Amino acid sequence: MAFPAGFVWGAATSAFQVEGSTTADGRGQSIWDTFAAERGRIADGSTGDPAADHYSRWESDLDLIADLGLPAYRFSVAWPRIQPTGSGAVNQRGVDFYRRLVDGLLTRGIHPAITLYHWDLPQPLQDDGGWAVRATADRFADYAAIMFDALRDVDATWLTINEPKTTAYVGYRWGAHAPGISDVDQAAAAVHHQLLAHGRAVSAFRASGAAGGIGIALNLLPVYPVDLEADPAAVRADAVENRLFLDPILLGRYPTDAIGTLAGQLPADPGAFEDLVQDGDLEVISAPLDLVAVQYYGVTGVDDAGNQVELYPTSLAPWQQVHPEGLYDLLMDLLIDYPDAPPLVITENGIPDPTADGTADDTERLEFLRAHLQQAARAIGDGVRLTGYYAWSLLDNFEWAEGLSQRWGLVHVDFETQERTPKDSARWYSTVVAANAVPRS
Ligand code: GBH
Repeated sequence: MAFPAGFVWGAATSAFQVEGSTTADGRGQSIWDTFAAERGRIADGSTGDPAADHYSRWESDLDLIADLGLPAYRFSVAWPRIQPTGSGAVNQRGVDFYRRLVDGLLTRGIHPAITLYHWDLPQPLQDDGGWAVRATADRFADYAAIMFDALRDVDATWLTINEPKTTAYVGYRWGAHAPGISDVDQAAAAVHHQLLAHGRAVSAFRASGAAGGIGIALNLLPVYPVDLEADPAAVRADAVENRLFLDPILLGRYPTDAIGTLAGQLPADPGAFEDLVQDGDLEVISAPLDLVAVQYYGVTGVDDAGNQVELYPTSLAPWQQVHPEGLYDLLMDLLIDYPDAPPLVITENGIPDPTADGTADDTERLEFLRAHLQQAARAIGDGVRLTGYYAWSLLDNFEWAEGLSQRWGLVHVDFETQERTPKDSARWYSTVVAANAVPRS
């Protein structure tokens, strides 16, 4: 199944998950440093240091990407390296690291996709309220402007915020991610303030005149009702999981049914968002984008009481119900519900190794990727404007609350020696990329 000419193929990482060197060159502390240092937060007690030691090994990692023949690489910038306290003066050594990284990519002919925020908020901003307070959106826009200016000559794909849903629900409602808060009102505030931050950063991007394009990375979750009675609950779950983020960005309005209910991610009061939104916010949030980045891992079933139901077998990650056709359904739904949306790029898709130790035989990942790419090709054939795909992840890395106990890499990392070994999936993916086509079977 052939992909269109110019389709962008890559693999992705994020700063906190791979870099390590958390105190090097003036980097400030992030909320994930704080969180990982607390007993019981991370499954195996690991922290963000050394992770995959990418801060030291960036050059050989770029060689690895080139050896695999990947035309694009998605990484994130650690805000605390750029502004150690989250505001004010620039830490030039931090900027220099990403300048070297980007130049290293360009030298190798690799397209950079740069995420500005992949969850590592500077701790001092959290001390002032984090995403629960509006001022953090202003801080983010300032930081974004610094990066646009530093890399203004680079034809990059910029992504403002990675998965605002995960930060709001897992970070502020369930407390399983940093900052470890369980407060339904703060979760709602974190949704709005991240979307506002996104919109402000887009404005800063346009004002900067930087080359390239900009979008946001949303993790979307197709919701299937388990039976007819479950239809209304599934519609509400879709509001909480998907439309709460897509509608303000692409339609300039919040859905009215993304409320409490269900698993209780959000306040039960339908007016919760009205109190947060100020005049002009939705115009800022819905500023035109060059792309929408979709991160797809699987689906969920919902019963009539709004409970999540397992419809498909999960991977080693209990939240991941694997269903490749769900990607097709999702892309087609986006085409129908948001006909004026900009082109889509899949910026994450992947699966952990079935066991924690990790071997070179990752047939399951290879088959996962193949099945999902087949569905992506099918959606393109049916009219979806999908212009790129990034596998998650290039490297085994620090998998948030799971620490080093879930391996998501196409490339194995020995966390004792830091040796990199491409898995079967990496070799297979290289052939797909070279052919610009995925085998039918
Ligand atoms: C992505 O999130 C992240 O962007 C990436 O950094 C990460 O490494 C990758 O996926 C693999 O997980 O603890 O039961 O509340 C994917 C969406 C949302 C999935 C939060 C895990 C936590 C489930 N993630 N969710 S739970």
